[in-house]
Amino acid sequence: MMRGRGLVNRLAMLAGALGVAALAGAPVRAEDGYALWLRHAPLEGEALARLDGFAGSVSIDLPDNPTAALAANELRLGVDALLGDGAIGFAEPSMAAFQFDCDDPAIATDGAFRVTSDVSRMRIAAGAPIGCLYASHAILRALEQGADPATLALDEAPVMPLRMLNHWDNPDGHVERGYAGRSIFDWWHLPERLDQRMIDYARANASVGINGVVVNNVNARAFMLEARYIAKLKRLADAWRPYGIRVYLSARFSAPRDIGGLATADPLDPAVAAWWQAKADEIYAAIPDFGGFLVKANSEGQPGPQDYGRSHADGANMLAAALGDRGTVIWRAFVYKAQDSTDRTMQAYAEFVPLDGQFADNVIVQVKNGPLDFQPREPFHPLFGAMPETRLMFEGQITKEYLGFASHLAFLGPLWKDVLDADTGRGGTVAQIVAPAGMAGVANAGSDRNWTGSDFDQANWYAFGRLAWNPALPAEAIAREWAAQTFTRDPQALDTITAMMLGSREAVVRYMTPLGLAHVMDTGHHYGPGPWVCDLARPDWNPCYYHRADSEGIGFDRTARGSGALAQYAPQVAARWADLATIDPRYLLWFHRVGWNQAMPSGRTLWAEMVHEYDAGVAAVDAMARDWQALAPHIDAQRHRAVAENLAIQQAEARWWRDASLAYWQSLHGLALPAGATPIPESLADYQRRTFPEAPGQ
Ligand code: GCV
Repeated sequence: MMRGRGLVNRLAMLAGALGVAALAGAPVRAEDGYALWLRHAPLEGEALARLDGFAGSVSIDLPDNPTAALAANELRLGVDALLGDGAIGFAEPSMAAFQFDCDDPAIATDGAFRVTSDVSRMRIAAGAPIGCLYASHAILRALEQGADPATLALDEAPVMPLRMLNHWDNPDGHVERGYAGRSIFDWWHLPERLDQRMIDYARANASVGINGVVVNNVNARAFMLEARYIAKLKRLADAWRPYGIRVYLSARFSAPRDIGGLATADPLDPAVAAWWQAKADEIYAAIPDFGGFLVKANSEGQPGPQDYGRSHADGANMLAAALGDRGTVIWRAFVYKAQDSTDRTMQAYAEFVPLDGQFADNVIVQVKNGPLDFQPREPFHPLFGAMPETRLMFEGQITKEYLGFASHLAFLGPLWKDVLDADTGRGGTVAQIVAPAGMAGVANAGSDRNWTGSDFDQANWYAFGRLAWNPALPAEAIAREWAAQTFTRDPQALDTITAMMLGSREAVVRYMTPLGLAHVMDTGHHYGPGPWVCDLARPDWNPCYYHRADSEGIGFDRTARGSGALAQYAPQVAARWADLATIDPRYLLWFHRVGWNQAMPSGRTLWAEMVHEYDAGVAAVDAMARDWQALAPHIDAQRHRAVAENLAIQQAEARWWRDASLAYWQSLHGLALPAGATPIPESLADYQRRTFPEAPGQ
């Protein structure tokens, strides 16, 4: 067949100028995971024949805008790879089979796009070049799943304006809660040296619609605001701009004192405001599209406006004034205090609700998905819906601090969907509440060759982007499309992988924190079980604070009889959870204290029900390991082995969680295991003796 050749050289020059020389659809080293979901493995059968027929005389316009050029390049290389050869080139517009119009006035400029096709032509229209880039990825995603190019029609727009990753990366390369090696940011060698990984990272983000990256830890170092770091950040911003990604910085609130020579960081002090104004001007002179600041203030030892008797709104608004209409202040609501003896899960609501309506227009308050801290399961955060005059953003954790690090398979799509779909009872679902602002995810990418420490954790990065683009997407569809692009298109194998993914988070909940338990991980690193920990100086850092177990029962009473946290939810939501007869058992011990012998709806006692849950979690991991073994013919050997090894770790650690937790609960109440239950192989003391000071991510 004849394929158009044409202007390949023009493309090569442009690609070289953009630093995209290594952006070929085929990975540099096949099947080591580096290519993520962008492998574009050759199609087969009917799908191949259809695309081959359509692209048989192909040519693509080469637009002259850098982002539009990337869009065309991405599509050309992707289609090429899907066809299994390298024949598609660029041609004059009149010959185009894929025709880009990246400046269609009928389409919004926020990344929206429309794709229409007939037997000889696919028209890709967008209101701005970034829409064309998103469209190219969407087309490839559809083709990868067997769509017919001659009838392909897409009409998409992002639901949320900000779709961001938050890196908890420190400038020395250590990643807080990172389980995939060192930081991907080579600050030491920037700005002179820009790692190719920075380009590949931007490309991966753009492929799922991510449009903002906070490059440094919220536990921030002030020196990252110095001129030398602004120069480094500028190099990144310039490299990422064509991919539609704006850079943001975590700002340390005390910076005027730390690096500015001032005696105070009081937000109401004019000298402090002037310092931030000058700093913002300096950043914008280098990076005209700088996104803004992310701030963790007065939380876990970080400085903030309360150090000067000022409120979160005072602090945020001062920074917002410095940015003006050039950028956004994203102010985190993750606050709780050692001195505050109220239920930790209530403190953010108590501090922030009174400030509703006081934040400047360019301030967004970023709220974790749940009121505690990224647990395997939490109810949605009561702040969602409770601040109608404030833009609220959703914060999820892609890196799995509390879900077994990188070695445990836990697909987080269902976790985020549980929260996004939850009806707050106050003006809509969580997804609707955050839609005017967006979603932030704590990134899980690191220097590991496969980016995320395990192949399956790539799915969480992918799912986060897809949900921020469209929170209505079902978790199952996301899992399936990711797996088809990442592993195999064999329908039965895809069924198996999708089922593994969809059940995986629930398995983790069951063997770690069944029935609404939370924060029973070991201290500091949060690796492995530590429900017995009860001697830390701050009560709310102790697992025993959260489970409240003793000889009689277990669970945190958050009803009106207990901490009263339920009252922070809309009455109809609170009523559902307050009643032991109607509460979803998955939240039982989050909201209620229950006797060990109390009967559950299943007919089992609570104790027997817990044993049943732990066992079900262990069994689910065993099933995943078996299913994965059977997939060997469909998966390349290197990644198959890597996943199998992780599953073996997870099998052992799920048992460890089950046995150590049961041993501890049993030490409190002295009840025997239900008949037939697997005995606990070691003593509680043996489990308690295990220490892991070297666990990663601390
Ligand atoms: C960046 C949890 C984590 C901390 C993290 C904090 C936060 O407490 O364990 O590592 O700090 O959340 O979200 O600020």
